[in-house]
Amino acid sequence: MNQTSPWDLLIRRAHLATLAAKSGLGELVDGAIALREGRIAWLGADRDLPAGANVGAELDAERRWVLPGFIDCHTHLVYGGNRSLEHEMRLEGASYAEIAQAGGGIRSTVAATRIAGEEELLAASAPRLRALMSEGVTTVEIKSGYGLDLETERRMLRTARRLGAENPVRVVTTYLGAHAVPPEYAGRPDDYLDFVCGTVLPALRAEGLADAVDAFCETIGFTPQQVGRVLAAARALGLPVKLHAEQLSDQGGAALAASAGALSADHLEHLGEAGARAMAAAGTVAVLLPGAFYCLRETLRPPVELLRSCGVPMAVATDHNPGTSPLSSILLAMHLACTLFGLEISEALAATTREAARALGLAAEVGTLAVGKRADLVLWEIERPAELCYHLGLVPTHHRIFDGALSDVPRP
Ligand code: DI6
Ligand code: FE
Repeated sequence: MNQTSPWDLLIRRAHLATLAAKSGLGELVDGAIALREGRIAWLGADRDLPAGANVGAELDAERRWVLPGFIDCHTHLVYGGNRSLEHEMRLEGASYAEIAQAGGGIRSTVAATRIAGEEELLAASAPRLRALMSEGVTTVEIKSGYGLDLETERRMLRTARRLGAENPVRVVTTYLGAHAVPPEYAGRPDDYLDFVCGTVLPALRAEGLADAVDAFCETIGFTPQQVGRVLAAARALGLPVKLHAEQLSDQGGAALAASAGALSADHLEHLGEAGARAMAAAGTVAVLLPGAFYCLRETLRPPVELLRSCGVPMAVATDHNPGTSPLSSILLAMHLACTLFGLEISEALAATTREAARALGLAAEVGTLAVGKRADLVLWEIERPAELCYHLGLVPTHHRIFDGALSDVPRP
């Protein structure tokens, strides 16, 4: 056989769910998978292993299931403080919009984040990240948007980069300057966006701190016209874009995102047919966030049947944030996507692997088990892949492999 250098690790007697087929799980029972230099070098049926393969280490999976590492493609993981007080208010009947108008909501986290130093932000965020990693997450997107001034946005993104550098996980950063109007620009949203587009974006771009740009298109956020400016400024700097769209009302955000060539439009409870068609045509991924839907006790579900019939790819993420989704469990996000939104098991598993990779522009690198992809994978102590969308609170992880290397399953 033509094997130039040895495989670093060969995993044998494994059941693979490659997620590489267009539909279904791509199941390969009694398979094997070989890793070399952080990438998948070979996979197939165990009995088809090339004779005389040159192997460094071998791992007997004992018929456990191997899936791609999960990808949490929408989080606001780095912030100061928490908002348990608002949780209490909501339990007493206040709405998200009412809390925001009363000076709570995003702005209260902005105040807490502005006074937190980098080490403090790092220490507060690391347990949240470890909770995700302990459930097999190997890639996580982290947004800024709780600083709104240049220094704090920069500090949030630097913290996100450090989380990625100091832990066996891939971190993708997103600048979310157009998340809320900061107090120093109260009543002057367009002036604030001049600052976002003219000062902050170019600075963060030059410093290499933002991999993408996001905005909040909503009655309590920014208008489509305002968001359009931000997306255009980002595109002009060569940065990919995405959008919080149609969460609480139909603003036409999804169509706007699609027309800007966005990687994803996220939330989408109020998405209409025109938006779905525009997303399908542009290849914009629908990122569904059942944690926020659940915590806000929303009743209008995202139009999953419409997304399916239009052929819009669906991803699922935690939307981890202190206000509307204090959720640090990708397994629970999948469970909720099935029980609340009606996703099928195979859709939910693709939504946190293949389609989540696409939502981050990383489809060529991660998200499926395929030769050439990064060797981010997890061995699970389960009988069937559906178990990953079934348990509530039990985490049946067995081994976690990041970038080709076995890493301990972290404890939060
Ligand atoms: N949508 C969300 O789900 C988060 N941000 C946004 O634009 C919520 C942010 C928060 O309430 O702190
Ligand atoms: Fe969000």
